[in-house]
Amino acid sequence: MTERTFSIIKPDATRRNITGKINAVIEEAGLRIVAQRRVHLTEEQAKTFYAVHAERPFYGELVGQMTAEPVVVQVLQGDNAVARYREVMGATNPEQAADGTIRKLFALSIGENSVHGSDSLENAGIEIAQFFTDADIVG
Ligand code: RTP
Ligand code: MG
Repeated sequence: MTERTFSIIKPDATRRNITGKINAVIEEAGLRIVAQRRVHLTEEQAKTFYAVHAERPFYGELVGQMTAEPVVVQVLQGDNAVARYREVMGATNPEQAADGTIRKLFALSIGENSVHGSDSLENAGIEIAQFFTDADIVG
């Protein structure tokens, strides 16, 4: 089934000027970038986005990293896009990520792991709506 998922190219990647390399992996995997925008997240936006992790020990560090540099927010479309993108991203910890995945190729650490992708279709809808209106998404 054709789905849409939400992606963030994180500050560790924008800082290294490798957003194009990451987009190439996304496109080679058959996902289409149907909306894309560069944004410097405020602390409030990052805290809201990762509110589910508010009680975790790494929350403060995560919010700090996500607001350190601009990010690229994206909507990706394709067959089973939510699960497909999680596959293409690889494991959260790059040491455990499979060969050819974005995190294996580019992540620096478990925290600075280059990309975010929605973990369910429901969350994809919620996350997309935080950054894009329907008019922004051209499928
Ligand atoms: P994401 O939400 O960013 O797509 O990543 P994920 O589902 O693979 O991982 P999740 O468990 O949701 O964690 C969110 C982000 O928090 C950072 N993290 N740091 N230092 C740590 O132990 C740790 N654990 C997680 C990562 O940036 C992770 O992507
Ligand atoms: Mg997650």
